[in-house]
Amino acid sequence: MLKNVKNRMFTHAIVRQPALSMIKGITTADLGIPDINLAQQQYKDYVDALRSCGLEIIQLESDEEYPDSVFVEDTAVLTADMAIITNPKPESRKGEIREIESLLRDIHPNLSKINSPGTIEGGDVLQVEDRFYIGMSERTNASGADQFTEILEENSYQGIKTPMENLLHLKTGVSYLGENTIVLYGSLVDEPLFDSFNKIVIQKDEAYAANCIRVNDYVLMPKGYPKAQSIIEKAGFLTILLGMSEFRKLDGGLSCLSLRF
Ligand code: CIR
Repeated sequence: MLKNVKNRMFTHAIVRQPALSMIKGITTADLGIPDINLAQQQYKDYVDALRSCGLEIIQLESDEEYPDSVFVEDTAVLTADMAIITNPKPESRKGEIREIESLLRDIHPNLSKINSPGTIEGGDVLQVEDRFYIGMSERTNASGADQFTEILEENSYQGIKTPMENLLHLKTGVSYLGENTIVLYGSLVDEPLFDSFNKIVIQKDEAYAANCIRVNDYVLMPKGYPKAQSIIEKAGFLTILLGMSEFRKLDGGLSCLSLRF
């Protein structure tokens, strides 16, 4: 039997301070080098927003060895009763899991790991109640998705491999807001797996806004995407807008900056 995890409330978030080395992070965006002072301010505003949604923050120190380590979401998938340590694909990111694992071993007795040759990143995992959509991106391979699904099933959850194209991660183009409402962009708009949801469709000129997060009573979304904001608010959600320009320069979306549980 699958679990009943409707109306999930979050109580905690894990975040990691941006490293000064983030100027050397992986990117395909042609938006320039992040301004570290502005990135630190945007990170602080993000953490304050999570606090204002009622979350207790667990903050890891920055790690200069890992330029992309601020994108903590990619290193694990968490629920109230399960933690799965991922295996990021880029060599420069693999070591990020070390500190997350030792933190989670302290707070989560039920911990599993994805092993090579399997790779999977948290940005490719979208939880909708008791189901987990797994984006088959360039970062997540079949072995990673299969191992992940096996662990989910042992914990009475379901894994669903989800085809996708032209996006870094699944959640670059889809976000679940609760109340059966889903935000979609690009090829995911017509993906039959999402046909039973109420769809909020994001236009190409505001594609970055497809990555947003529902945190308790609010939807946190990037600042500067007025059409997306208006449609999400018209659907009945309260929004908090956050400057994300410096993380966007590294292909990072709003969800990537925290692990909520
Ligand atoms: C990377 O390419 O791995 C980082 N520069 C960005 C990761 C963004 N993470 C995410 O969307 N979950």
